[in-house]
Amino acid sequence: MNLTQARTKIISTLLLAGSVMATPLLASESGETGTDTLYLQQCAACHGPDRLGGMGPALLPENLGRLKKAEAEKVIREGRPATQMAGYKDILNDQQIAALTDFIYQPPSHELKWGEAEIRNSQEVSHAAGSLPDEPAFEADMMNLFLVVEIGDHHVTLLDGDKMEPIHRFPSRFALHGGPKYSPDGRYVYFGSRDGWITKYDIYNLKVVAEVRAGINMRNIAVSADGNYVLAANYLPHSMVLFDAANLEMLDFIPVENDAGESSRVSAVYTAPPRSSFIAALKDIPEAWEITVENQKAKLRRMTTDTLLDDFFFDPGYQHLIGAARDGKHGVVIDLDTGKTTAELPLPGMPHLGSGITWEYEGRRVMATPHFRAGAISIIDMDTWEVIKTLETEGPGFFMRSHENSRYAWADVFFGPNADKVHIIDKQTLEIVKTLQPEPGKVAAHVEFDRHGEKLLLSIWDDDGAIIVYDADTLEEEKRIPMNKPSGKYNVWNKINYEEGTSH
Ligand code: DHE
Repeated sequence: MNLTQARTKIISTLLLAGSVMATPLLASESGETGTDTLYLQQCAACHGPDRLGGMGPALLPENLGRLKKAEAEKVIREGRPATQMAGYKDILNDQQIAALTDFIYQPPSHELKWGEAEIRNSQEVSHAAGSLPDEPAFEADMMNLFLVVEIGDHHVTLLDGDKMEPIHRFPSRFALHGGPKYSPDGRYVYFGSRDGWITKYDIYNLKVVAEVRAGINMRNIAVSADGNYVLAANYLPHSMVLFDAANLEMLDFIPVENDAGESSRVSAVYTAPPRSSFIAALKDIPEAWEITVENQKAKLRRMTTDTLLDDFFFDPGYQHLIGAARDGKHGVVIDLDTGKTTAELPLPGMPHLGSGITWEYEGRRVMATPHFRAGAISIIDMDTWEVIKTLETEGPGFFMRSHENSRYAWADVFFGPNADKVHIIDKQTLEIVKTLQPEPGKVAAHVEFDRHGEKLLLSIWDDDGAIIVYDADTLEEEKRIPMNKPSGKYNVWNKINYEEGTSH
């Protein structure tokens, strides 16, 4: 069925079912005369009659938060290259395009539901567990593979980390965000999209094996250390959802609320391997949760925090949670056994702790984090929780990376006029020893090392972008592989071994 046929089908179905008149969401949302009908006629086939998404992404304020209105209007007018989104300038006039843009940025008039039934109905298993060959369909060091998420045209490239050559490229869900999570043996990977989709992909067979939609607006996912469970954390609705990792069957739906019944978004959830648990921080309620799975159900242990938490990080033993306060003015250290705050960190520039890394420096462990709102990298002693050094950078940064075998840590300057630069820090002198500008005028961001710490990949974050391969020792560029806005890159070995220089 082509796009026009799909549109015609959904409109006739809705009209026949009387949905246009009967759906309170659409009837009461009309605002401008006829915009709701216009939406149904032109957009619903791909984006869903209730804007929850379908073949196209969800068109709700939460999901559009990162797209400027003018940009959305341009997409409606001209379409989005390399996607199914066609331009409407020959079908709709300027006024109609403006009205549709306003419409999709309005919250729906009633609460949208994405509960147990919707989640179960969304599950699609294309290859049941055990039905595909257990041998890889290609030759490579399976532990030195990289996945590169290309957010320009929503694809993922699988890369051979020895040869630094692409093996396969496949379409992803719209707007993947956060690190994909590997199964402990590295065979499977789970991707999470901002629209709530979880995709399980079999790397050996280069095939999507199962998908499910966990929420309307999802924050991230975590895979349990034993590989048996996937836990999804949502912004919308206020929920967490537990899945069987084998086929993404829903096992438990956890409303995220406190004892008083107040609900909250989830800032993030991560697996904590030595604790055999997941740790989550809540964004609107001062609580962090430790979640274990018993009889395939989630069991919660609540920790009351002194402040609302944003993203967070752990010490290597998973004894402490190091969290960014939502006010962006400090960080906190919480002892995960007692649930008590043991230290306050003077981190005033909204640290991006999810991107923190650790290493040994003069016989002690230190961690470093970039800041979203300050051109600074803070280096913190993890015994005393004192900031031992603040490095001045050429602007606020997003990601930091290193590897146990490398002398250097890499930090991007994601925001501001110097976004095309990358700093290289000597982990033993705690100084910036080199600043690269690989492609003047184009954002350079996010690094990932190969399993040996000998080579690394850096993204040129542009539709006409690339990943650049560097020698981790000489810091010399070796090659460029063209890609469409490559964002994160994830090395199998580093991830499944929780390498100290990379995100977990
Ligand atoms: Fe991310 C990871 C939160 C905006 C690209 N980002 C994460 C994680 C969190 C987070 C909690 C860790 C999840 C995980 O890996 O399981 N990100 C946020 C925000 O709160 C913020 C600032 C605003 C938002 O709207 O979400 C934000 N993030 C962005 C972007 O604008 C980026 C640059 C582009 C994009 O894709 O949207 C972006 N975030 C990333 C990437 C990772 C990530 C590439 C994984 C990094 C890694 O190496 O693991």
